[in-house]
Amino acid sequence: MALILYGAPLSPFYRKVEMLLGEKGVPFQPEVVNILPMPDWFKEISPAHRIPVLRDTEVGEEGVPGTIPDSSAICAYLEQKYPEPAFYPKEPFQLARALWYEEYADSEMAGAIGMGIFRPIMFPRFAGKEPDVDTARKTWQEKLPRYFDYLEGEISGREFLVGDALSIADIAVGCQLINLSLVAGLPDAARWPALVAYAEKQLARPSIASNLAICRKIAKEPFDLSS
Ligand SMILES: N[C@@H](CCC(=O)N[C@@H](CS)C(=O)NCC(=O)O)C(=O)O
Repeated sequence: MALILYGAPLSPFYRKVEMLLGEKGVPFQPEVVNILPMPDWFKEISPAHRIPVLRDTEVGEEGVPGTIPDSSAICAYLEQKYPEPAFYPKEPFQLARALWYEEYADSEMAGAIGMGIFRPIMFPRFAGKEPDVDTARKTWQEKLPRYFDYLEGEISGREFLVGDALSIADIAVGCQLINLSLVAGLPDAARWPALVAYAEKQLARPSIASNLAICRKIAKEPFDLSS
């Protein structure tokens, strides 16, 4: 197999690459990298000390040659190497909108959900300690509604964030919503109906089924942070 994807299934960035590969029908070999602590061999191919990293063995089989860090760089590479089906709009304005949503997911959503929900709950769990539910609840109740409001407005009356087909925008945003759902469930459907319907459609995509099955086993039951 030409492609090796280093990382861990619970990472929304790893999932983003896995989902794009699944949607494109490109096989890959997953290689789990434990980031707590990160091994030295991996730090060499990941200068930012982050997962995921892709290796294209047609380019290089060992060390840095053949590797690409960062989910956005990896996805852009995959789109060029395997252009059909396409997940980046061709029309310039739509492309820019799709890249904006990808950036919003990877920085804004990942920051709020990752630091405010995932870390306080999952990191202590991994270490066999009590989760910091108070921090996660505060994030859920005070910080996340602004994100939910924005996305509700963007997706209302639409099936996809950009144009009329799944794009990198939906893959990136969807993968963050999936992490949220795994740890804390989805937002209140009465308040954010379009967003929840959209998230549920992402969760049902076959391209994410095997990732979800693994992640649900690791994450166990989501916490109710709403009250
Ligand atoms: N911009 C990067 C972000 C990747 C990222 O933040 N990955 C997290 C896991 S979800 C990580 O490796 N964190 C390592 C650490 O915090 O030590 C990408 O898109 O790949």
